[in-house]
Amino acid sequence: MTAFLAIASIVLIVVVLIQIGKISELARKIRGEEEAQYATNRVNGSMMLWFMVFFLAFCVWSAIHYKNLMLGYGPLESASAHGGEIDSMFNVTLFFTGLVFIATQVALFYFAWKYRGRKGHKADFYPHDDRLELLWTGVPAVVMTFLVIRGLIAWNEIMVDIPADAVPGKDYIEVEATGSQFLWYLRYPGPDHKLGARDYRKITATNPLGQDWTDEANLDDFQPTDLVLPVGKPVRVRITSRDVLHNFYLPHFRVKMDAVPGMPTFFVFTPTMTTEEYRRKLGERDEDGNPKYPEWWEPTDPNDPESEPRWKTFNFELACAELCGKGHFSMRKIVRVVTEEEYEQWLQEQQSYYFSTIRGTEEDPHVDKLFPQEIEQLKQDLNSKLEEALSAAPGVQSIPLPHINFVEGSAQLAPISHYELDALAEALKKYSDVRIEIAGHTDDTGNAEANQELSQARAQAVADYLINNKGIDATRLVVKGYGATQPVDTNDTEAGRAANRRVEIRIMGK
Ligand SMILES: [Cu+2]
Repeated sequence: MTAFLAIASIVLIVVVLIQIGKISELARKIRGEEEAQYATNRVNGSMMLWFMVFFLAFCVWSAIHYKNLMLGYGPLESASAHGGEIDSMFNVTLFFTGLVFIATQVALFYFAWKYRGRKGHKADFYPHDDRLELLWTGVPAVVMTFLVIRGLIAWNEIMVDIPADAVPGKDYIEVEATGSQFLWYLRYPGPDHKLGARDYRKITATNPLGQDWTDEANLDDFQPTDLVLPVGKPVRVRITSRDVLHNFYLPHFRVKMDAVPGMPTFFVFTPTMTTEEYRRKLGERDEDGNPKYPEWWEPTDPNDPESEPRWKTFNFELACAELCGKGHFSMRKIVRVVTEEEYEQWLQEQQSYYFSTIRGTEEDPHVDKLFPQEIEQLKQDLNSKLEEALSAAPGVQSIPLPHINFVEGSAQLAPISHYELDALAEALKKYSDVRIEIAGHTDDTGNAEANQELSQARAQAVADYLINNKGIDATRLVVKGYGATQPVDTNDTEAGRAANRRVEIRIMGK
């Protein structure tokens, strides 16, 4: 309703203005065309001058008013080693373009006033002047040359890559940023300091970067939500894109580089201030104890005067600086610069993408093997369950052996089984007086007799391995097949049936 009223009033105002125009036109006809035209020129000419004064004053006022919110002028100084040079180049460029800006604006409006049509004045014919041509070609050429040469020198200094003999993780860290409609995927190399191989043909819903899981270097790579960097250490960002052009932009570090599909780019920079230090700078007070930058003391949430001042909640950010589509704005990420110790701590907390998301799924090419940390985990689980069972009151104590698998429909042990069998043998050697029953189970597909036989044969295969390969005394082992008589899960789903096809051990006593 308000919008409608506003539009209606604007339309009415326009109609009134048009009517006034028509009336003054008629009046002019009555008074005499020429006189009226000169009067209009005078009014327009002086309005040009007034506009010039207000417009230039507004430019100066806004520059001063918003200084503390603009990069490089208030407290938003560069937080990277190379950023000062870029800021200084910006200032020099701004100085020259500012001079030209003011001169052309003044000339434009002043001339519009000075050369307005007046009675008895005629326009000069002034076709050409060599000296003038020379001046306005020569001066900009010299200034431009100076700006470009300085820019080239700065580019060559800033864009050098990490030296070939630098040690990743120690001398620098490497991070990868992949632009995508509409988010950044960040990837860190993990403890091996190597980013694994990628292939766009391997991209799936669960493998957004197309990481090649057969490349060992990929297995410890992790994909955090925030960009976390240690202060004072060079960072090499490998920048790429999955779809369209994006641009990796860290405004507070004066880092900006295109992300181009199929053409990796990079940027090396060194953060010089932690987020915490930068926040304290924004929240500085002057000698009298008043906030130095009042803008940064305003509440973070404008609707809640009680919320924290903005300097306390400030964060560096990563943005996309290439208009890449309708969700472009959402490509914002938080950048945290922390101390070396905090960074190490954070690294410890990160989970490898492979182990948290890919391991054990259809896309996992390593289903036939266990990794050292998994073997360690398996041993710990088995030992703690055994200890628990041994210290518990007498009775049937079952310990599942989830990593023992068989070739489908047969009693042949799958290659992956040996990890758990070896761990079991080790435990049996440790608790040398314990006797166990090896119990085989199946799901309910097939007939009961065949299932019983299969479960018996599978339990026997486990016993044979322990006796023949590991030297466990046969008298300590009892082998039993239960077929489908003791399901632990439903037989209606594949996951349930898989759980029912199991081998477990039961403590028989000491
Ligand atoms: Cu983008």
